[in-house]
Amino acid sequence: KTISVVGLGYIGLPTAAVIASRGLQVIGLDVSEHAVKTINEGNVHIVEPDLDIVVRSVVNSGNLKATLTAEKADAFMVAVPTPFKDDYKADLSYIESAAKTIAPVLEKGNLVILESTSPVGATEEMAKWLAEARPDLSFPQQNASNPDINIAHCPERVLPGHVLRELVENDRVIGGMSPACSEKAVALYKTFVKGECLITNARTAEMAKLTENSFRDVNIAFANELSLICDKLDINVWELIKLANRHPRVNILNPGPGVGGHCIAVDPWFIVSSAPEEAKLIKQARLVNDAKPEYVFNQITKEADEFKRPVVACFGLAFKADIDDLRESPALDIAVKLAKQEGLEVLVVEPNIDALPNVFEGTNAKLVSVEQAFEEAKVMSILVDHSEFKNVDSEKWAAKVVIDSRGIV
Ligand code: SAJ
Repeated sequence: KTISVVGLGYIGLPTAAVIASRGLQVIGLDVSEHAVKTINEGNVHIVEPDLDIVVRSVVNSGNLKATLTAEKADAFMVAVPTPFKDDYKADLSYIESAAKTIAPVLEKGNLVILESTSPVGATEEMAKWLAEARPDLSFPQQNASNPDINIAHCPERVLPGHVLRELVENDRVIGGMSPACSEKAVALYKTFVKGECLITNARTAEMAKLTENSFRDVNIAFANELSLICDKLDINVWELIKLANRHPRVNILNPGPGVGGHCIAVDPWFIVSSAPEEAKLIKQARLVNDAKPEYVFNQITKEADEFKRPVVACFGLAFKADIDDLRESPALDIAVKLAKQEGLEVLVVEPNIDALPNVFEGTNAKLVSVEQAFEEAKVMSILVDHSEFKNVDSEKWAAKVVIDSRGIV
């Protein structure tokens, strides 16, 4: 069997590599020449623990190859981005262009799976694009019991940093456009998933994924709101949460500088834009979390104002610990805003990148090591709980002014 994985990013590449490691033939399709070239050389263009080892081995064994043009396969797994647009509605243009790219090579009996996190109705939309491009084939919306092409939504649910383990161990929600589609999709996932494959319809699968991330967002918002309340009432929020969590039915998450990444800060909006009247709490949680970076920024500038020529070190740019992913990162937003502030000198410590991203252009911000930051900076703002920062001696922090948005000190 040949599997084509469309989109070789943070989800597509690990998925392609894991399936290839099970002995299946995998063709990875991407629009980025750089990604395709890097992968075919046996290397990776993203940071994820152990991914380089698996990719190298399956490229060497010939089970994985990357291409820029669509090729025939038995199954297609679409793992492309679904960001939101200015009006908080989902931008399905990557799915649309993936559908148009694979449509010409589709053959009777193929299975097409949408893995990208999507608003309710997106799988039906993708099926419509495929059907428009291939009037010679039948699709589940026209022939549910025995279509030429089977379609399902199987949302990815892996946690960055633990992708290779979670891809195999997590249970999967499999939402076929018909029971027959679900069955075919389960057969594919069974080749590499040890978790259970739970069958539902496509719309419920879409909503399940959005629900999981909204659940987490609402719970982080609760922690972030507590952190503001505690600052006002002069209470240590970390101690408070530790104590409250000793109750057998309480499990509060961690406050932070805001919620980043391309999932939790995005997906709840897909629910809000589908049901704006009803999704009140989900929307409020988004607003609470989105307001947190500004709050932390103000805490830092307030401390910096105490110095004549303040040098501020920002510890971390990534959206969370021990990854290199800067997308939708509150830490990045805070650091850039500080760098653009008059009269501040900003040092950035981010062990997972080699150079500051373009957004710092025109500022004097410098990428430095942990040691340099401790030599030169007076105000230390901890924005990400990277392991490197947790390993710093507590006496070293104690000698500085520290704004610890992650509670590591
Ligand atoms: N965060 C906090 N406090 C916490 C937990 C997280 O501030 O207690 C912040 C993180 O620092 C980060 C953001 O929230 O900025 C999101 O991080 P995360 O680790 O909660 O989640 P992601 O975005 O890396 O991955 C999530 C996961 N979803 C759930 O846990 C419900 C993952 O399983 C999904 O596959 C992924 O979204 C996705 O792709 O949708």
